This record gives sequence, structure tokens and C-alpha cells, in this order.
Amino acid sequence: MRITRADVIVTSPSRNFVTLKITTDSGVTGLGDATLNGRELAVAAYLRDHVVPLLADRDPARIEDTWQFLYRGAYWRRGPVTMAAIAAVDMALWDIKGKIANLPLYQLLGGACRTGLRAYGHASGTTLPELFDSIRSHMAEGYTAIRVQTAVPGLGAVYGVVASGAPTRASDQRYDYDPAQRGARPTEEEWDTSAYLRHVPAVFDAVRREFGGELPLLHDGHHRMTPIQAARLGKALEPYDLFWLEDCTPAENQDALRLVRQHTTTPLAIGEVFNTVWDFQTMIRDQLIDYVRAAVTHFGGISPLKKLADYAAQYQIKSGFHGPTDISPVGMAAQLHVGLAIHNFGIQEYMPPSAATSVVFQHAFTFTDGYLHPGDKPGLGVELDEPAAAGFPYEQAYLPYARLRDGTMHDW
Ligand code: EZ4
Ligand code: CO
Repeated sequence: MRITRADVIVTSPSRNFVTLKITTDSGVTGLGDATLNGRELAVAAYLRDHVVPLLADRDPARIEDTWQFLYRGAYWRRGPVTMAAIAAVDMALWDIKGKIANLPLYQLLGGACRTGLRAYGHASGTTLPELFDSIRSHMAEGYTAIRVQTAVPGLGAVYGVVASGAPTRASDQRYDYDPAQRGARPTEEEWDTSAYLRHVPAVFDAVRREFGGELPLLHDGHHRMTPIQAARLGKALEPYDLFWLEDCTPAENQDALRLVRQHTTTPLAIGEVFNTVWDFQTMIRDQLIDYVRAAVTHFGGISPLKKLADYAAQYQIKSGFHGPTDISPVGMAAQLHVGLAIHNFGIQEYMPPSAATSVVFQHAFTFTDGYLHPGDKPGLGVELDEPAAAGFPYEQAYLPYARLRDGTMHDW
């Protein structure tokens, strides 16, 4: 069997997605997600100009060899653009292999280790009553674990927090929250880590008083603390028994987590911006974290994500793959298959795709009573409606960025 063509499809049903579609001489097709929030067209160009021409006539069955060819053969390694492009090829080839075998991908990865994947949802509010309403509505929708983000007194819009008065139900359109905003330039938000650190423990105290001790709660620090600030927050949150504290420090310095770890038993999750296992090397080997947050789309695909999970498992570290709406339904399906098959699955982040996204990407995966399942269609279980996709052309959209009051550009 041979690859006869590969097409890059950029579509924007409420947000931008980049999809690779590989076609074989037997007519079987496979899909891969190459979406890189705010830098979508760079990956599309990388694929179109430098990868698609190399795929012609290759054997689609040779997934690992093709991955190594694209990774090693380029000379230039790693980085989000490269790894998103390679990820899309890897996913599409696994999709093809599953369709040819007539098996859902998770069966090719060893079969199901569980009946479903526990998902966490995203509650937020600018006030405690709004936050409580948001938590309640997520519970009503079935979520059994909830990420809690709030506004900070004295600051305006805070990343990850729905604007006051906006819909807070998980099933509503939440693109005011989901971070990329349409427009030619990113918006600017003001940030103050000290104000944030003073406020967050009081919020978790209030949430525990309202909802009791059992509900698993998560929090995302979005890489905005120094190591000692993160250590202080982790320690302050210990009484509230977090499921995890996410991205407490910037991504580049693995040893920062060592300092945090020395001070707190709050479980730590990190890695949504990581591209390869090397970004996790120190923190896994030295047991500085509890959950790996890599996303299949930005980590080079299914093949390396499975290897990461297996490496992490040797240290009792679990998965918590990144799952915002900038992972397309193709990427989400891919990591659900991995999550179902690995023994050390931890939890899956989930934001429901918008109605328009679900028209463009028809997916077999389901969310029922708080649990996700990839479904039993062969391959990934996602079909792309190309005419529908063509009706939603690319629109510029960017993540906001943060500055301190004196204008200093802040870490993400
Ligand atoms: O900032 O998906 O845990 N989830 C997150 C997300 C990410 C965006 C980046 O594109 O942190 O909101
Ligand atoms: Co995050």
C-alpha cells in the first residue's frame, strides 16, 4: 500500500483547526490534528511545503519509521511547529492502520484498561456565587472532577475565567473563556502574582466549605509563578486536598519543580507546552511531578505519547493529557484511545467542542456521566466533513498576554 496524497485543511468553526488528511492507493484515508493555537498557519505551511511532498509513495503501515524519518531526517529537532506537524502524520497513519484492521485504535494499543476516562471540566467565576453556580452546573452535567479558576481582586480579566454574566455552563459556547480571541492582534491583560497568591487559598477554602471534602478539585497556575511562589501556593493549598496544581512555574526550567516539591505535597501536573520526552526527562526521573500534561497534538502524536506514558508509569506518574478546545476532535479522539489503553491513566481534561466544530468533525467519542470513551469505530473514529469545513475559513485569533502594572511583560 502507498500514500497517494496528503491534504492540509484549515478550518475555523468557532476556532481555528489544522487537519492533515492522508489518502492511500486503496482509498483508505486517515486524519491527524496539527492545530497550534495562534500559530496555525506556520504548521500548515510546514506540512504543505516540507512534509506532504515527502509522504508521497511511502508505505502508510510504517508508522514508527515515518515518525523517525520526519524527526531525524529534518536535522532540526523539536519545537511546537515541527512536533505538531509530525503529530498529524502519526495520527493519520494510526487512523489508517485502525481502519484497515477494522479495529478502534485503542485495540491496537493493547486494548481497554478501563471502561471510561474520567474527565474534568472547567468552572470559573468572577465572584464566589458565580463560581459556585459554575461548579454546580458542571456537576449537573456529570463532571466528577472540576478545575477551579477565579478572578483576582484588583485585576481585570483573568485568563481562564469566564467574564461576569457570560454563560457558565460547560455546554454553552465559552469562547470568551477559551482563550484565543479573534482579531489581528492579541489582547493584553494585567497581572499581579502577589494579589493572586493572597486570593486563591481563600477561594479554595470557600469551595471546600460549600461542596465538602470529596469533590476532586484542580487548579491551573498557567506558568505564572516563580519557584518559591509556587512552593508557597502549593503549601497554602494543602488543606484543600487538590487533585493537582497545574503549570505552577514556566515550562523551561525542570529543576524549578524540585524546589516546589521540597516544600509541598500538593500533587503537581505540568507539560501542556512540552514537545518531547526530553522536556520531562528530569522531572519524571527525579519524581518531581505526579501527572504529565502533554497533548498528543503538540507532542509528536500517538507513538511518542504512548512512550511518555510508559516512561512515566515506571515512577507511578499518571497521565493528565491537555484537552482544551484547541486540541481538535481528531487530537482528542487520539488521546482518548491512548488513555483507554494505558495502565497509568490519571484524568482527561475536557471542554466540549462547539456545535459548529461537531458538524465539521463528526466524532465517535462520547461524554457520559463524567466519563469519556473514544467509541468503537475503526481507527480514531472521527470523520471530517470537508464541504462544511470549507464554510469556515481561517480567521486570525491569538491568546492574550499578560503585563505587570508597570508594563513589564510577564511569563505566561
Ligand atoms: O492555555 O489551550 O489547561 N488548559 C489550558 C488552556 C491553554 C490553551 C492554550 O492554547 O491551560 O487554556
Ligand atoms: Co493549563
